[in-house]
Amino acid sequence: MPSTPPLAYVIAGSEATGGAGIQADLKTFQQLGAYGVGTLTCIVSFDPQHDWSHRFVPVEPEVIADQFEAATATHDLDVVKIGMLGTPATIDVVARSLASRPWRYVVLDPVLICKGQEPGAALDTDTALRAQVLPLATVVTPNLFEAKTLAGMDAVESVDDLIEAARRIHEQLDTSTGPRYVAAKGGVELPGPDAVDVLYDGEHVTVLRTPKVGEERVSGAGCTFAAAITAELAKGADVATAVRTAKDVVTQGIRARVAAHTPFDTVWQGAYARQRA
Ligand code: PXL
Repeated sequence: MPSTPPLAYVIAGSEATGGAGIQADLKTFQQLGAYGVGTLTCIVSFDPQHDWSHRFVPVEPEVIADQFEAATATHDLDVVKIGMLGTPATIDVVARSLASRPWRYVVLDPVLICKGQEPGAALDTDTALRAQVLPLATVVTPNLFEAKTLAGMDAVESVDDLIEAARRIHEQLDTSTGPRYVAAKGGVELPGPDAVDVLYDGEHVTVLRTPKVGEERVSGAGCTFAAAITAELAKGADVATAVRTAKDVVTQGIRARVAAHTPFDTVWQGAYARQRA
């Protein structure tokens, strides 16, 4: 008998070490019991000879459109996560593809730069993302830097600042067709003993806190967070519940992080189910 598992779709980049990007997304989906479908936007290969800098290759826009057509013709997809897009041309084709059909949820991880990239390189991508993808999103998951950038703030240094950033980003979302949510992540860079996330639904602010696990950034945490929200929404959770579960998945994944030859560790998505089993 064929089965009908919850379907979770992701449009994102490959990060060749397996720590972040679509590799982290699909592992997260699987771990949470959702059937993953993926469309590749770019290929990032860290360069071990040059301080693990990012070698970035975009996928041709036509090939992104082909993948989208194959995925959506095969499955009735209604929950999608958007990860790294990388160029204005990619943003354009993804925005047009997304707008061509209805979605129950569009979870946007507004990846402006990945760890180690120069902030300046992201400016045109930032503008295109803001203009074309942000209005299509139902849930947006900026980290501290992305929250500051998208909110147009000079600094985000406290929980109150993070809440203000979430409000300003929410104002840029299209609330005409239903509620929209900003889940802003403080991470290790927000001062204080806790890893603080702020969920704002246009009315209420919810502050989620867990004690920080060390002071180092762990690769794949942001991808895993948004992917876990996506999987939980695909399974039928509401946004607030999905965000709480996602924080739990990431916290456990960071505690059980994978040591690697890179200067940073990576999230172990397997920790979540292992602990619950
Ligand atoms: O962690 C952000 C991220 C997302 N997607 C891809 C990446 C990175 C960071 O390296 O390479 C493909």
